Amino acid sequence: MRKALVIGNWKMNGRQNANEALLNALTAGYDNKLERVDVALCPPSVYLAQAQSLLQAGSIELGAQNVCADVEGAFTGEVSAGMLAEFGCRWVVIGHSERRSLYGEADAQVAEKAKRVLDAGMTPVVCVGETLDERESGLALQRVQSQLRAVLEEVPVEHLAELVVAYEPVWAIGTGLTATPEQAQEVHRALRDTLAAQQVELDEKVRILYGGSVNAANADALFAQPDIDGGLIGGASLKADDFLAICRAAA
Ligand code: G2H
Repeated sequence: MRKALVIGNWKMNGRQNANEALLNALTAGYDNKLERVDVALCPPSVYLAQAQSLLQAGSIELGAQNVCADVEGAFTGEVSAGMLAEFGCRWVVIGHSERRSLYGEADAQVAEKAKRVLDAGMTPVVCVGETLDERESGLALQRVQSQLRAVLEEVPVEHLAELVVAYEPVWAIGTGLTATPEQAQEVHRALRDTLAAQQVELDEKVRILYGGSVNAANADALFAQPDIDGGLIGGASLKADDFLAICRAAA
């Protein structure tokens, strides 16, 4: 049985005062029912220390939105996996479509990042997703399966079961459009087939999250699908009530 997982991706949002209010509201609203779900937040890296200190007494975990593919050295502006681990991160989102489309991240780089994250003792959350063009051309499954395979082929076999996958259709990100539960389920099933082809029973072990305009109103139906194990939540993770409602829907 895979434990549900909900991760809030704040993207490039936040200020210290607003973060404090949001983190305090989330901590106050966290209840026993949520122990059935792993809940994590990924603030911008400059706010990790603030979030670490405000979340330290509670059960909400910390993650990061990105990581450098190199270990250390002359990489101006980058943040290493070792640094993220030092600030209490357990999860690291890699290969988000905004990183792929705006910053030119390719599959090979995403695979390198996955290895750095695992080496530092954290869990990579590998994002995959097709564009609207790819979906309309009937290439959605092929696209996400090849993005996933690029990581699976590089990660040491003993670490494969630790991976988390996030399916985020590019056309549904921040647009208000959401894949229907059936559309999402079809892709999640195909991703499990790719996992199973890589290693026996890997499909049963790896959690696959759905992301893309998830909100308090549509979370129940998405999480009711058999192959959806939780969500990667952007906009709705900036409002405590909405994010907690989504976490409860996963419980
Ligand atoms: C997809 C998602 C979180 P949103 O990017 O990663 O964002 O929920 O705002 O579509």
